[in-house]
Amino acid sequence: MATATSTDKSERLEFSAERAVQVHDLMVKTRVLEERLITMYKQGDGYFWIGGPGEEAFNIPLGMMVDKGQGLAHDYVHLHYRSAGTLLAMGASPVDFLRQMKNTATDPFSGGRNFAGHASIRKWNVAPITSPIEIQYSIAPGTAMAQKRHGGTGITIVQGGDAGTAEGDFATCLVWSSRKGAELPVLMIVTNNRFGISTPYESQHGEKYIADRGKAFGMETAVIDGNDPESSWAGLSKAMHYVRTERRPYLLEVAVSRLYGHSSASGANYNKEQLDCLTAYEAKLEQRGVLTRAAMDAVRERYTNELSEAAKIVRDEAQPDGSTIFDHVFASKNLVGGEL
Ligand SMILES: Cc1ncc(C[n+]2csc(CCOP(=O)(O)OP(=O)(O)O)c2C)c(N)n1
Ligand SMILES: [Mg+2]
Repeated sequence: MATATSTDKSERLEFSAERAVQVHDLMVKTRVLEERLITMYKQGDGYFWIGGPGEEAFNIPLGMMVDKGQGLAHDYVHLHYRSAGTLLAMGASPVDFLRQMKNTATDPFSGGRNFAGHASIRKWNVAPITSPIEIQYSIAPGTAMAQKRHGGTGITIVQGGDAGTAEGDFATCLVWSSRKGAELPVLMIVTNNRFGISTPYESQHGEKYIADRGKAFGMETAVIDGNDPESSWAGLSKAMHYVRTERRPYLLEVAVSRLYGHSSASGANYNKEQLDCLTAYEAKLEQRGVLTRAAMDAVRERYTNELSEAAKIVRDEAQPDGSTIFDHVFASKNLVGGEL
């Protein structure tokens, strides 16, 4: 059972009706996408599923708040395999996630060569998502260092799970982001679902909160409830404002749920014991009179139909030709402007 950590009351906020509808729409869109990907996997239209159902209430506010663009003036985004919600909120198309699941040549993230959920979007500074966990935390100080030299307000955002924080890469990020006089504009995010595959948090962590580890490095830290989009928004606003203006690191721990288990390797079945952020937010919106049950059902039906049609299109798209097997494996003239 995911335990949500409550934030300070003063940090609570209530969205305008317009923002609430927008956030809800993206939460439903993301959930329907993940459910479609699971269905594709179970139908044999993909060989593995991993994703982020249960993290929508945090990942969507994150995607909406990123300063999106290419180059050092904008944010760099180093995500992990549960981040579809962030990318949809940034404007990515759900069809492209279906393409990667089906490993078609049309997959814009990897040309049909990588796992589901492993996006890479150069025009928005979204670094390639990796299967080895946590290495994004070793890479993040590099983009942050370049941003600090460049000046401006662009920040580096890096996100991973709780179990991965045992890896040396997490320590690398703590150390390199916080060196005295050379602090870096890095927002370190740990989405804590209290599991590393099947290993419970309690059996692996001596520390009560992962965020507390940042304190030893002089970092600002917070623990927030990622099962509520308004708490997420408040916590992210504070953290992002600090990193953008102070040009120093911040460690944000976010309590989230894991609604379909770890991945297809653990069955990818809905877990009723976890708090479902979408159900909880819908109850809130209905009670506040922002959306009716019928209106919310209509949103879900629209996306379900859209994604079902999209899956039919993707089913007929070609897989990559064998001759492309080494494309993008080594740096080429396309990347460095000259033959190596
Ligand atoms: C370096 C490395 N070690 C082990 C694995 C196998 N592995 C994949 S996901 C995972 C658990 C990650 O748990 P956590 O960091 O809490 O993220 P979550 O999946 O819960 O979001 C492990 C051990 C891996 N992919 N890479
Ligand atoms: Mg975890």
